[in-house]
Amino acid sequence: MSLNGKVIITCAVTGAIHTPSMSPYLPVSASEITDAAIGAAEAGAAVIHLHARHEGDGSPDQSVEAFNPILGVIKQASDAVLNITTGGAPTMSIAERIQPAQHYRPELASLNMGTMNFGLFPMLNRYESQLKHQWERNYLGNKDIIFRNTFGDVEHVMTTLGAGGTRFEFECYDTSHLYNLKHFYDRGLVKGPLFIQTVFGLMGGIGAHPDDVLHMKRTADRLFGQDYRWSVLGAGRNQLNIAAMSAAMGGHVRVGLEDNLWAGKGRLAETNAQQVRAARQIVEGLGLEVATPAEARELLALKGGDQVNF
Ligand code: KMH
Ligand code: ZN
Repeated sequence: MSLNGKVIITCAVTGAIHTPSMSPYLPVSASEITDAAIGAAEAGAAVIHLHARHEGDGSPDQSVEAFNPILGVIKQASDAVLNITTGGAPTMSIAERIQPAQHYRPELASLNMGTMNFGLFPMLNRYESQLKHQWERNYLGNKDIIFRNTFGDVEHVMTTLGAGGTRFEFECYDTSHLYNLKHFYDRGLVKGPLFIQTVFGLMGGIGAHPDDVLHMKRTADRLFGQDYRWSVLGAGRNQLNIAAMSAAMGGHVRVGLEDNLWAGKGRLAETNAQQVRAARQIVEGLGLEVATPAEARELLALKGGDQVNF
């Protein structure tokens, strides 16, 4: 089977950047998150990137228990690869962030490749008058967030989760993160094909200009040659144009309400599946095909959905 021209669509259905008052369509409860994930998979997402939230107020919840009602239900309904975040929320400790992936031993877990500023505060101006929960105000207003991912933290995640056969979605928000990854690759702590999620347009990381996208791709090409799968995530309104760039250049794409609440100018996305369908249209319009979960497993050299602890 040739996997040339197969594009993996990842859908990140809820995340920890957006808060519930920003959109009535942001999945928050376990059942909303599972429905969103199953819908995204039916629309063509081969990989579902998962966070959990507290049922009551929708704040990020990185407990093992919070993922319990989500993982099994999605797995029953879909063959999609389930990817558990180790980013959690940028305000959490690494010990807290690693818990669910350590417990459930998924095929994929996210791994953020460097410590950075994380600026959510520009969103406070836009949404301040409509925020329903005090936690949203505190979270969005915080100008002192350091998203900690030291070399020690990254090595800890790699060795702890790697021992259970989990592979990684390496989230790289700037060129230095690619160099950090190269360090671990050269030491043999991680093996190819690396799944590199280059992230564009988050405050604290690289911008979302086409030059930024090309620069990250060129740098990754130089560091990893053929031994990686390139995927992109454009934040907010940059989501689809950057997805189109990637697909046109042989890469993979990530969509979802985690990174973008919108379906167009002034139009909220009503489901995650809607964004997956938009990405799919781009892929197919370019004469490419959307990868099935089985094809994604082969492209990313994953251990298989029967090797997880859920
Ligand atoms: N929303 C992404 C830019 C993680 O889950 O590890 C950050 C993210 C982090 O996906
Ligand atoms: Zn995430």
